Amino acid sequence: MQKPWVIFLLLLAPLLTSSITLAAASSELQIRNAYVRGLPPGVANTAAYMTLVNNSDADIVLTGAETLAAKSASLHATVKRGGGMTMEHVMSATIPAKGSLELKTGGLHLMLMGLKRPLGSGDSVRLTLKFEGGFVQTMVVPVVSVLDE
Ligand SMILES: [Cu+2]
Repeated sequence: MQKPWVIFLLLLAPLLTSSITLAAASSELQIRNAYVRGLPPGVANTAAYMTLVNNSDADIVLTGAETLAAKSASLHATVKRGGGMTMEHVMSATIPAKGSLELKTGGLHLMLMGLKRPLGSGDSVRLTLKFEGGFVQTMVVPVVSVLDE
């Protein structure tokens, strides 16, 4: 039978490895051109767009988002189905090592559903991005009216 401290170290090792990776990721991730699309009052849902740049040597996996501005925020993909375009929830999106991921109209985006107040030009939204491994990044994102995109 192994000594208890050996077992303890074996259990601890994966945790140490992942926390080092996450610390590196947080300083190696840049978020550019982030904005939330401002839509006319009465529209319940909108989307957030941005470019995520991964300067690190390891993939970073985006798993979703949180905001107090909406009832829910989730990662959506735009897909072709039955001759039209529709959106579906996806569990994650990878920002490749030394690469980037664009969240944009007609592609992957962060869907904000059930807005708690109308969002117009000049407003801003506090948005927390969630990544695999429990790493989060909070930022304040401007609202850009759909008329000004
Ligand atoms: Cu969507």
